[in-house]
Amino acid sequence: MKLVIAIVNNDDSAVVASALTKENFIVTKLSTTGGFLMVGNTTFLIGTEDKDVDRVKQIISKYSKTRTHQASTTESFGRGLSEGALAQDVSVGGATVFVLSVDSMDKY
Ligand code: 2BA
Repeated sequence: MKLVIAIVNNDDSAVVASALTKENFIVTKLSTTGGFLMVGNTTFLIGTEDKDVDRVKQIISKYSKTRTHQASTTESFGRGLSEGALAQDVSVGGATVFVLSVDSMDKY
């Protein structure tokens, strides 16, 4: 069994969740914040059989788009406040996906 952890842009999260659940994957959605831009994103936890991991990745990649985030001059970056810095474009996403092996899963 695997645990897929997928960090997805908030703007894509509803359609990603809907596409996964439509194919009977069980999904937990967490509200998270990126450490660099300090803006909200969505992290999905999906426990699934090894054979289904590729399908999960296909669905996530299909519905997760790359975006350009224009950071404002006063935005707080993970590396510290960028006050006074010039606005800059940062490319974000589509999705960042980790796949972890699961020793066991129990439901009580
Ligand atoms: P953030 O940390 O807010 O990063 C947003 C975007 O800023 C990143 O897009 C990347 O293009 C850029 N970026 C991040 N850290 C940087 C740095 N130290 N120097 C220069 N540019 C940097 P993505 O790579 O698509 O990442 C989107 C979000 O996915 C991240 O939001 C973070 O929440 C998560 N993420 C990405 N890679 C990760 C990793 N290796 N571990 C944990 N979370 C990750």
